[in-house]
Order: sequence, then C-alpha cells, then structure tokens
Amino acid sequence: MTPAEPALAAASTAGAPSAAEDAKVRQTLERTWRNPPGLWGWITSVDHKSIALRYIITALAFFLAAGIQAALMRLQLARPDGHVLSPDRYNQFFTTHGSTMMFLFAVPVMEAMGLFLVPLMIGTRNVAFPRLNAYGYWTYLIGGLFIYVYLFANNGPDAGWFAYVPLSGPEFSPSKRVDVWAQMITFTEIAAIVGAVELIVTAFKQRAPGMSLDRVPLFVWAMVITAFMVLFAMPVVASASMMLAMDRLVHTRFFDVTMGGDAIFWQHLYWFFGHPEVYITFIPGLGIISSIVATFSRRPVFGYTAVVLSMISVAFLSFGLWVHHMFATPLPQLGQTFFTAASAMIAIPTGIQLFCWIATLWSGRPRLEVPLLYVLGFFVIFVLGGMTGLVLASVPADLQVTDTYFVPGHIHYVMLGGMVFPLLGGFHYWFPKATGRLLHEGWARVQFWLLVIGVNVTFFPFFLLALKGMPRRVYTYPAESGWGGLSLVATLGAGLIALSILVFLGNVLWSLRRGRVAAADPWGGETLEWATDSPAPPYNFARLPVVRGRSALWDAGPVHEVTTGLSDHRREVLLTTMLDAVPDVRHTQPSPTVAPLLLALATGVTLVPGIYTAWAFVFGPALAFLALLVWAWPRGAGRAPPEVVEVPR
Ligand code: HEM
Ligand SMILES: [Cu+2]
Repeated sequence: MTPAEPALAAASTAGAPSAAEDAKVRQTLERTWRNPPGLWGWITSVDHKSIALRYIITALAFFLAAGIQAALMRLQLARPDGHVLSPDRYNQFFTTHGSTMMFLFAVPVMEAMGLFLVPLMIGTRNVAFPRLNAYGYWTYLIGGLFIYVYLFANNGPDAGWFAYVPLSGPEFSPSKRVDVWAQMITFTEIAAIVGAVELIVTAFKQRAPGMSLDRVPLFVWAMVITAFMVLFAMPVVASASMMLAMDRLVHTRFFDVTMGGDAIFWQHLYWFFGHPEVYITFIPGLGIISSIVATFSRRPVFGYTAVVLSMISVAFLSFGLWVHHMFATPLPQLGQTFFTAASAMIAIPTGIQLFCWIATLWSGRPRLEVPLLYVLGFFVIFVLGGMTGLVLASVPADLQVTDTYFVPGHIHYVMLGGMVFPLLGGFHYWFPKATGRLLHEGWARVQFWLLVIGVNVTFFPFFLLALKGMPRRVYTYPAESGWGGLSLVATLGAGLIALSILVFLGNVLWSLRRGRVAAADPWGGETLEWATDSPAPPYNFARLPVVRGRSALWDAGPVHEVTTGLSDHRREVLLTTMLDAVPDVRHTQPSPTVAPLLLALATGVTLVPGIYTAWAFVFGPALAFLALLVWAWPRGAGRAPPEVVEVPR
C-alpha cells in the first residue's frame, strides 16, 4: 500500500438515493466490477463470487467422482468373493475416495462457502486479495485433475488416505502412485492456505462500518476460526508430504528407520494435521447451522458469546488430540490418558453449541423448511457419530476396534452428519443468493429423507460388521465369514444415497431454469447477504451498508443507512479498523488478469514433473518468476495505480 494521502472523500452515512440516481450508480458499478465477457472473462475473473461458485462446482464434481468409487466398492463388497473390482483397483479406490473426500471435497467446498458468503455478510465488494484468490482455485483444480489422470491410467495412489510409512515409502511402494498422492496434498494445501488468508484478512479489515467484532455474524466467526486452523494445520501436512516425496525421490531418510529416520514421526505429523482437518470441515458447518437456526426460528442464536467461545475452544482442543489416532502404537500410559481426556473434553464445547441452538429453536417460532430439516438431520447423525467417537477415544475399546469396520462407520457418521448435512442445508438456504431462484421444495424433501435413511442403512451395518470382526480396507471376504448379509444391506443403503444425490442434481438443474424466482430476502434473514439482490450483483452492494446491531437486518432502524464516498469508477473497497470497523482507508483492487492462472500453471509445472526429477524445482520456479512478472507488471499508462486514500474518522 502507498502511504495514506489526505482525504479526498469521506465515508459518511446518508439516506437512500432516488430511484433514477440508484439505477445510474448501479450501471456504473456494473461496468466497473463485472467480469470481461466470454472465455477470456472466465479465465481472468477475480470476483469472489465467480471463483467461489467455481470452487463449489468443482468440489461437487470431485464428490461425485469419489461417490462413484464408493458405489463400486460397495458393489464389490455386496456379496462374498465379488468380482467387480480387482484387489489392486480396490486399493486405489479406497485411497482415492478417502483422499478426494477430505482434500478435494470437504475442505475446499467449505472454504468456498466462506469465500462466497463472507464478503456479502460483512458488506464489502470483494475478498482482500482477489488475484491470490484466483490463484488458489487454479492450483486446487490442477492438483485434483492430476490425481484423477493418474487414477484413470491405473496409477492412482493405493496406500490409504493417511499413507503410513513404511508402506508408502520407496521400498514398499516403488511406483509413482504415492508420489502422486503426496503432490496432490501439496497442491491442495497451497490452495487451502490461500483461501484461509483471504478469509482472515477480508473478515478483519473489510467489514462494513459499524460491524464491530462483537457484531460479526456467527458464520463469519466460524470461517475465521476455520481459517486460523488451516494456517496451523496445513503447513504441517504439506511439509510432511514433501518430506515423504523427498524420501522417495532424492533418498532423504526422514521416515526410514534403518537410517535413523522415524516411521512414527510420519503418524505424528499426519495426525497433527489430520485431526484438526476434521474440525476444519465441521466448524464451517456449525456456522451454517447458526445461520439457518436463527433465520428459521426468527430470533438471533441464543448465547452469541458462548457459541463463539465454544467454536474457538473446539479449534484449540482439536490441536491437542491427534494421538488418539495412534493408540495402537507404543505410547506411554500417561500420554494415552492425556489424549483420552482431551478427546472426551471436546464434547463440552460441542454440547454447549447444541444447547444454544436448541434453546434458540425452543424460544423461537421455528418454521420447518428444508434448510432446518438438514439441521435436525445433523443433530441426529452427528451425535450418533460423536458417540462412536467416544468409543474410539478410550484406549482399551480403541484397541479392540481399530482397523475394523468400526472406523469407517465412525468416519462416515461424523463426516456425513457434521459436514455433508450442514452443507446441503446451506445449499438450499443460499441457492437463491447465488442463482436468483429457489430449489424445488418437494424434491428437496424427498432428497432429505432418502439421504437420512440411506446413511443409516449404509453405515449402521458397519458397526455390526465390526463386531463380527470385519477388518477395514479388505477387497473381499469369504462366505463363511458371515458378513454377507450386513454387507448387502450396506450396499443397498449406498443405492439410496446415490438416488438422493441424483434427486439433488436433478433439482438443481431444474431449479436453475424453472425454480421460483427469489426476492432479495426470500427467508427473512438476519445477515447482510440478504440486503442485496438475488443473485448478488458483481459489486455486491450499490452502497455499502452500515451496521447498527448484531443482527444487521433485524436491528436496522427505520432509516436505511448506507456508506457513500467510494468511487463507482474504480474497483474500490473500504478498509475499516479491526475491532470497531470504523472507516479507515479506501483501497483500489486489481482488475481481471490472467496472471493467477499462469502462476498456477507454473506451480503445476513444478509439482507434476517434480515426481520424476528434482530439476522440476529449478525450471518450475523460473516459470513462476515469469508469471509473477506478468502479475506485477504496471498496467497501461492511462490506468490509475492502486490508490489508498485515508478517510477521516
Ligand atoms: C456418499 C456415500 C459414501 C459411501 C457409500 C462411502 C463408502 C466408503 C467405502 C466403501 C470405504 C472403504 C472402506 C474400507 O474398505 O475400509 C470408504 C472409506 C472412506 N471414506 Fe467414504 N463413503 C461415502 C462418503 C464419504 C464422505 C462424505 C467422506 C468424507 C467427507 C468419506 C470419507 C472416507 C474416508 C476418509 C475413508 C477411508 C479411506 C481409507 O481407508 O484410506 N466418505 N468410504
Ligand atoms: Cu481425531
């Protein structure tokens, strides 16, 4: 930023402009903020909504790909001695399915919800670093396509989603499969960190005047907390994956026990990330639930401070639990006890939030619309999953069920209940803000019930199979094992889940064209995203709103207050102070550019050949340097340089 100059214009509040004036302002803003037309516009966009929607669609595509693998695995396991998949394919599929769901679906889709909604909820026009945001998306896309190209070439990773050494090391996995996995981790972690930086800076520096920290919507809090977790967790796994790749490519010995390396060290690094990872996908879900609960019980969530503090304590605690994934390794007794206690403790802040939501619903006038249905589904399925987590957190029980079907049973209850249900609730809730139309309610209800039934019919038998001794990650089983009946039930359940997802996709496609047209605020919402049109225009708000209370829309007075003084002709955003959101400076944002795509391609040209030759780390960065030149090149003589103007307090 350049040093602040004396004020040119003040951000002040005024009454609503006349209709004619308003239309003219909107026209100018539209020209300033819209994406350029056509394919070029698509490639160069730096708009947070376009990029977030792209993220969401891409993540859903990966969800479908992983779902198809899941369906094939379930078909293979439907009967004893199945012949749908070879053992090798099965290994590739459970690894790619698990890795896709966690790295290419759950984390990116939740961050994308934040990238779409946070600027709208805090009343600003874009995220803080728009080009970096685009770079994050392209990097994620390349990393995801990379692993799928290899999977199609029958070279998908096959060492499980946590790639334990020594199995994943050079000795026992000599082909390129694990390198593909390790590099995919690096790609997606770069993207996740980029997204986190966007969310934190945007939420702390670009809130609308008046939105002091104690008025920040709970969803935004959830995304900020998640982003901080990403900043602490992702560098650890990205370093671990690079160490693994180096062990494999250039014969470092980080994890090689025979040469003084340490195999358990891999597990520590992986789970120091891996446990918080689960919460990185739940906490945004908690934010979504808070938004839905408030709107559909028509009152603010009970215990705002308690909810924020419990999300923060969940985040903190989740970094102190990772060893509960390693109870089957040699650990001192005291350590085991500590991690058991810490694991059980996380139930406390989670419980507090559940009670706050129940109190809100209890004291409000709940309307049982589809988004709220998903919240109720979350209550039931997530709580069941959480209780099976208590079993895994206690050492003697864990030693009995570790590496049995109990663990996939637990994973799927918590992930589907804690992440997929809130996400689907959020999709139904915010679909009008993204598209201008509502999803069809009847089909949405059909989808919901298919999913609730399907999830239980699929995954409850997993616990029973575990009690009958079925180990996880087996591609088949003999008829004498007695697992055939329950396995068949699980496969039929997976069919119901698939049907539910098909209904959802059909509903989306139908509603995009034929759905009921949505007004700006179809649900009577509490937060600022409902103050602007549906779908949100490229500039988000014609005049930035002013916030007078914790519930921005419900607490607004009879006079519609807005902020004036931002240029309509430049991509200006208003920066406000961190605690009180007092207008501080006006900052001009960059216009659309192809540089982020170029930099992401350079990243690809580093990391993909990097699994074959270390020279990639020489020529790749050279290309990245060229891309950065494009990025930083001063653009056109007539163009105003980014400008920062201080606003008088
Ligand atoms: C949509 C329905 C789903 C079905 C039918 C399904 C099915 C399966 C199956 C059959 C396995 C392999 C079990 C084994 O052989 O040990 C598996 C593993 C796994 N799934 Fe899913 N799954 C689904 C959704 C999800 C979701 C939404 C997530 C996370 C967001 C997820 C995460 C995982 C993970 C992490 C593993 C472990 C992979 C490993 O052992 O390395 N799954 N799933
Ligand atoms: Cu854990």
